[in-house]
Amino acid sequence: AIKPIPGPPGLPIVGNIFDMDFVTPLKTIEGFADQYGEIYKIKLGGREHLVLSSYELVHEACDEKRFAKQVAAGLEQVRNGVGDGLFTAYTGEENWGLAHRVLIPAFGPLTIRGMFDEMADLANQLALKWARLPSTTPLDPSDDFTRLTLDTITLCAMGGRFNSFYTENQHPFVDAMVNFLIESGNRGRRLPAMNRIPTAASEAYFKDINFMKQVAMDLLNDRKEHPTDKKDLLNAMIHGKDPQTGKGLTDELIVNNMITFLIAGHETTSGTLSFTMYNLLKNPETYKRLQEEIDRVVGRDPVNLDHLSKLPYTNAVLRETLRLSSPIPLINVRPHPFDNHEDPILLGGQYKVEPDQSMILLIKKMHLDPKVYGADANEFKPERMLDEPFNQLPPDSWKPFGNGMRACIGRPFAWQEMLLVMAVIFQNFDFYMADTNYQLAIKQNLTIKPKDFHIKARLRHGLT
Ligand code: MNH
Repeated sequence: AIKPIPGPPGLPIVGNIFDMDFVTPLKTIEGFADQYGEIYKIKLGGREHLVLSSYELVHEACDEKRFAKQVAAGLEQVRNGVGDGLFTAYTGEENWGLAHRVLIPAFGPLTIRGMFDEMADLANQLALKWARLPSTTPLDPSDDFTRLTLDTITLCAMGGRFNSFYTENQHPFVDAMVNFLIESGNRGRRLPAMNRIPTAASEAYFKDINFMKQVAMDLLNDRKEHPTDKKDLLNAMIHGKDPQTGKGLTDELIVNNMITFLIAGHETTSGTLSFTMYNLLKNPETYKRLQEEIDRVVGRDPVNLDHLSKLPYTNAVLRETLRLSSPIPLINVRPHPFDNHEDPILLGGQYKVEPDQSMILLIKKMHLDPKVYGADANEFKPERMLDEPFNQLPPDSWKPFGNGMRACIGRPFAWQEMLLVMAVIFQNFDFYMADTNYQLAIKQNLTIKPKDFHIKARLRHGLT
């Protein structure tokens, strides 16, 4: 029997827009999941979305034969800036396959290992900055991790230096990008007609887009004028040919993907590092165990690639952080657009889904499903993420990097960078909460990170 899907009653036409927390829409989305359960419907941006948050339903929706990525709402708006770049390409869009095939080797473990020295250069700049601050100064780890990850992706992927540690304010690219993402989110929740009205916000929005394109074009032109044989993403895009079609990437597609990497390649990693810091400081036993591991494996030596493969507990801490605080808390799918579907399309055998139904997979909430993670699912317990329990988890129960062929292409890059940074900073510093009463609050753009979170860093010995 078909069961009705519950959901908050909305207003005609505008739907549930006035239910939303404007600053942190995720709060509302999660709150309704608490209230209405594993599946509910909500109307935003002129269309209805189903929000799924139990392991069983999310697992079902991860079946790529039946469902596929949907570029909707905020992400659809992000296309105003990065078009058919990998992250925002539509299912089946030709340029996705082209760029994906050309870039897969460039994101492979071998190429990423070749980026280690540049990654270490920037991790050491971060350590140097913290070493020079008085240890009583509260510092905002999200700010400095953002400097770090933005500089790292720019240097490793395209040979550019934003030099964010040498300037008081962040590079103007960061402002343009943050505002672009916030406004993309706002536009995604509005009715399409409202977005066509010229406003100060939309003028600034398109100005930000042009600025980001200019930054990417400058890097591209610089590389073309000064070719190198560096094995990085930019060279892969300039010289790479698709093994399937023999085609190369146009400049426009390269720029779309450059901005995509600058955006996708730093906010998530920086958010994960900030949440990791928070989780460790809230759970002193885990903090101690992590630092002991790093001391035992790395000691006072400069961190090298070999060390990174010997840090199982640090791995588990990062995995557990990504479970509790996925910086991309939800992803969007729909019934596969190129398939003949069973009729009606049913979820869990009982919920009817339309052939063009927008479905939000609330990954962050699914990560708390007690059927998978038990009664202590809300607690930070890295032990459950050591290789053995981790490899035994049911399929699709840990999804911070998204699903199937549209999953994160930058995962090996992010993982190497995060392990390295953890090793460098815990080798050199002891950390403290600046405000021991701090209560976790979330700041949301395209991704989430801790809000108003401050720490103190005390050098343990001379900088290594
Ligand atoms: Mn990443 C896709 C999470 C680091 C580049 N990334 C995704 C998706 C998630 C995700 C989730 C799927 C989104 C969706 O279905 O709509 N990414 C992360 C996390 C980290 C991360 C949690 C760090 C931690 N990502 C990175 C880094 C890069 C990167 C670093 C680049 C160097 N990610 C991408 C790209 C895609 C993506 C590109 C789109 C892939 C595709 O659709 O082909």
